[in-house]
Amino acid sequence: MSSAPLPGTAAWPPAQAAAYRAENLWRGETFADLLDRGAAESPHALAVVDERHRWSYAELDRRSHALATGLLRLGLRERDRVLVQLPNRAEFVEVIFALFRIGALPVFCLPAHRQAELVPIAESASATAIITCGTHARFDYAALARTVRERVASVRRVLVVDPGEFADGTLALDDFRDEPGPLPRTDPAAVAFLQLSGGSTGVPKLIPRTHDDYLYSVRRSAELCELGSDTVYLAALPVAHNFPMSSPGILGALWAGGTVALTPDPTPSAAFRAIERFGVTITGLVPPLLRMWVERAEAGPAPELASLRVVQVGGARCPDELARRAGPALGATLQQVFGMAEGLVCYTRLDDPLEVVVGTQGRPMSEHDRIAVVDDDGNRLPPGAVGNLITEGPYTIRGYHGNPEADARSFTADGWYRTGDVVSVRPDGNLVVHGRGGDWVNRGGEKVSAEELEGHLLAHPDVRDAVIVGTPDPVLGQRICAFVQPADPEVRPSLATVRAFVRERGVAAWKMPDTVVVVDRFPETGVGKTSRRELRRALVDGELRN
Ligand code: AMP
Ligand code: DBH
Repeated sequence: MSSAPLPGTAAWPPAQAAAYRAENLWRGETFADLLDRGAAESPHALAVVDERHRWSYAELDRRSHALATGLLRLGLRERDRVLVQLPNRAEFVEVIFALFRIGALPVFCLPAHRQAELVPIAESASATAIITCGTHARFDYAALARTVRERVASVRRVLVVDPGEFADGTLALDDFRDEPGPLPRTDPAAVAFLQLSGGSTGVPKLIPRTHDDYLYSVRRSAELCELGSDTVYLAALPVAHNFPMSSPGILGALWAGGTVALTPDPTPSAAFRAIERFGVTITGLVPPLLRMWVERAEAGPAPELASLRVVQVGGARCPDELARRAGPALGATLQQVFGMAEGLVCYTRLDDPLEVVVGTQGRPMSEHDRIAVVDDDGNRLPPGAVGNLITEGPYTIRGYHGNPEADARSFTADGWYRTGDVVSVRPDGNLVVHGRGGDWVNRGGEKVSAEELEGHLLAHPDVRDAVIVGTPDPVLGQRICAFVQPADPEVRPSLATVRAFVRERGVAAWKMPDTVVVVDRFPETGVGKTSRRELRRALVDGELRN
């Protein structure tokens, strides 16, 4: 067994790694150890629950051990990369721990991914297998996996968690639940899995995370979110995403000896029922989902939410207006989470004043995180200035998996990660996210912040949600397009109304939208963030007109 990184994976400088170990941030613990400890300390406590399963820690431990033994028999080996594409159900947890136990690396795909994403992911990971389900939400995932196997030479096996007969040599996971046997010991310094970047610029990049670094972030997140054995964390977002996985997510809940509950449907009807049924205490949402939950709860009493203590929002900027309504509507403490699968995660703290929770995206979780705000040439900016966020620390990667071009773009010469986010840091240390580098419209040289203008539109009573994007213009370079979701489908705000409203709020004339497009819903990314890229594309391709 070797602790060398995967080919193409840049690692922390040895002296830095040694320092993180010396400070006991990296503790030489693996994910398998985490589960073993849970099973030893509280075997009968409930570890995982969904519509169909209830597994204690002992049961999850045994099942993952049994499956690990079967996967070894099948020929999966340490360091093999395995695409895992599953909806939110208990087997996800069993499968990833089975893979961790044999040192194989799950590659965390989302249920929304299709061939166009999975083929390049499988290629760049040189994946040898895919673990998926049969038909879910009227989509045949096993067939998708077989297509990927046909296209990508390294992929030899397709395994399906559902029982039943599957075509073309697809294997049923049930046939690999062996009598638990001896397993290799994995190296805590080794890469444990490959996470995906959101891929705002196309095909997702592969993010190598080690047991040591990721477990540090999970532990610190669980402490900060005050998780304990009475925690019931609901995975409402797609569980493979970094946010519900680790901030503090399902791994935080398991680390604290609590329970992981999973729902494949995050919309209010299904999720509220799940909260009531499982006694959920904490969950994490993206802003569009939070808006749906808040609207539902404001429309009438929601006694199903009685057990809920903390609702997190992250993944994209939560408008202040929505943040303000969330706590009272849901009867829980709101926590903003600004994170990235590459590492750095910022949180508002549970006892922060409302003004911080509503108006900021929190501060780094660790005193060992280092952040800086720089201009486009990399020069440090004075305190409080708006600029590009760069960061390094004990759980922020130093390079992508096998992607030197992306590394050259995304990391500074001394190994800091360029987040691509435009932020300012307040005197109290909390960050305000102003958008991504690309979320500024450059209208004839005048730069307009999409996030700022969206805030003005959201104040209009007829506007439910708004997104500002820049679209190409032959004269100005870019023009300002406002996508608006109406509060009432019958009342569609016009360009004149919107402009008059924004002008009345005392906004400079050059920030006025040039176009308003009223749409009933916004396109979403795999995890449910509003997709600006898709909106821009639809506009340029002429698919959307007012
Ligand atoms: P991903 O590539 O999916 O890991 O997405 C990470 C990116 O999502 C960050 O770099 C931010 O651009 C964005 N993001 C995550 N959380 C927040 C938040 N609370 N506010 C604003 N942007 C966020
Ligand atoms: O968007 C993200 O990637 C994200 C958001 C909140 C994340 O990775 C996280 C918390 O850990």
